[in-house]
Amino acid sequence: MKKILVTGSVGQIGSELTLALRERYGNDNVVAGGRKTQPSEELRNSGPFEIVDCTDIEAVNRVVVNHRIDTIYHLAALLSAVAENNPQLAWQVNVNALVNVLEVAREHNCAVFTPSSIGAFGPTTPADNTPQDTIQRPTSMYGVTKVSGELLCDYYHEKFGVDTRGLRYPGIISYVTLPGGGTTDYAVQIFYDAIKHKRYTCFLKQGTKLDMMYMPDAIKGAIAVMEADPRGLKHRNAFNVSAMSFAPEDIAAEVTKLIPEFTMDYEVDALRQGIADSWPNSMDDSAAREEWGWQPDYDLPRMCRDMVEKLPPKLT
Ligand code: VAH
Repeated sequence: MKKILVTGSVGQIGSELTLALRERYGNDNVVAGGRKTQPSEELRNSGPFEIVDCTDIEAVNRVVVNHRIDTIYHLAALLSAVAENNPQLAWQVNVNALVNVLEVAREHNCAVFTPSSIGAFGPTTPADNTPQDTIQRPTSMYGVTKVSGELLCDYYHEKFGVDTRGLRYPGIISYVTLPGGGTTDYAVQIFYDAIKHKRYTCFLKQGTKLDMMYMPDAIKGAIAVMEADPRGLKHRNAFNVSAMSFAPEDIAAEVTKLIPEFTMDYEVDALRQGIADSWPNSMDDSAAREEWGWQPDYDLPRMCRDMVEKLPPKLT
């Protein structure tokens, strides 16, 4: 049976992925790793939790050895807008910590999942139907750390045989954790404001089309790519995966179908607009579909219905 460590387990993906992995592999086989934010009751009470700062290689090594870890889902990272406001810290957390995880994985023969992002592309990347293999010259520090992470994970696989795999995630929408400083987080905040206030002021301008995905599909993809037969993988770090591509007015229209009195206006945040403008409009994820059977379940209408149904109880 797998013994898994999830770093960044109290973050947007980590908090839901940890619970999904515990359901699939057994609670005691999935160690939740967090740096300082306290885990939810559900996360703390459903299995082992360890304080682990991934910028400290000894801390990573201690948890891997003590729990006999053989698979690491390394999710600890700063998101794009936070990273742009503190680029030096972003390199420390998003790259130096990844090197620590890869070094410990090399020494203890662990497989490693590391998320990349559409942020790994830049303004010179073909913006529509962005290929799996193409130009990657990101202009945000977040993107620089994501491309560096992809290259490091490929290097550790080619040079040392570490089983590294990853996904280039689009914006991810979920209702379990609050938005955490991402450029795509408008697509999460819109639901909180629509339900509480019946209105939302969007920080990206009309027409800003970006790839997006609902959390259940993000989790399905992270588990499926790590369970895939390695003989079928031509790529590893990292697969383009997407479920939908929309602009702010598109999601606002779907929310209005569910909350008729909802209205949205715009107050553009130059920093996040600049980041979003450097990212693709839509990715080609055919490599993931061909090499390990990627197939999302949620489109925009189905995601909106689920968010409007599931979020209100959390807001009371
Ligand atoms: C962010 N949600 O906005 C993250 C993600 C593609 C965007 O990487 O920074």
